[in-house]
Amino acid sequence: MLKPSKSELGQYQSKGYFLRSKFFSQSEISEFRLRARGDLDRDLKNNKVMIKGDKEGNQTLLKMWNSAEDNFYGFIARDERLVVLAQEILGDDVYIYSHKMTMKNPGEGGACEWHQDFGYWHNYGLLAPTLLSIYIALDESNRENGCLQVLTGSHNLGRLNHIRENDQTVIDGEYLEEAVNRHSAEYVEMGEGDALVFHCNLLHRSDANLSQKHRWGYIASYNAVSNKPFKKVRDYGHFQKMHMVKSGQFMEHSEL
Ligand SMILES: O=C(O)CCC(=O)C(=O)O
Repeated sequence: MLKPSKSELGQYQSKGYFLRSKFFSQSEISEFRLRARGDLDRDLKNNKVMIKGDKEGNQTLLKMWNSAEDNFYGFIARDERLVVLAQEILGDDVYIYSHKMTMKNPGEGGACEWHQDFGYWHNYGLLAPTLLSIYIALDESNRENGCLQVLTGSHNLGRLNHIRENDQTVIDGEYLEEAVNRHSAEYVEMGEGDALVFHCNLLHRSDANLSQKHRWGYIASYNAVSNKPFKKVRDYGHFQKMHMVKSGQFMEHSEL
């Protein structure tokens, strides 16, 4: 099923997110994980991975791709299963705003404090919150290894003020306190290959990964073409015409 179901659309509208389990098959997610562990370990050694800290000094590794080319990772971002979901939900033609891997390694992956993605994307020349992200779990993700948490329905608050704190862009604490009073916080536990689709104004965070298990997630974010940025602030996010590829095309592509 490429299009979102009625129930998924309803959840997206009321809660700001929905979960689709087994979005990638077992063989796809096993291949994706195997490839990513090897490629990104090599990228880390070659200084092609960002290292982000949290207030306790735990580190998260972050790999970002600025475009989605004809290669393994580009084909994942352009896979019709992701693109059609984004198009149908946003009701517009879309392009890939960014795609990245957050790598929370055992006993070290840092916490990520409450924020809306549009909290900072807006500063990069975006007027409207017509973006969404699809988070695909490469590993089982649960409370123990610091899974994502969301404030249900908080996307309806619109964009809130964000500040820089400990190297992260986070929601202003006074507003967070009130948002937490009004919206319930949920842990989003996911199996490997599951996908979480969420609105760019949904408040979310994650704990540090203090467990002995990896918690890696791939996040592809899509913007409506009509909302392309009016200025260039970052190397990513600029409009590039996107050519969708068939489901699982990345499995046929072995080189980087
Ligand atoms: O993977 C995580 O723990 C959080 C990632 C996140 O919130 C983000 O990249 O905006």
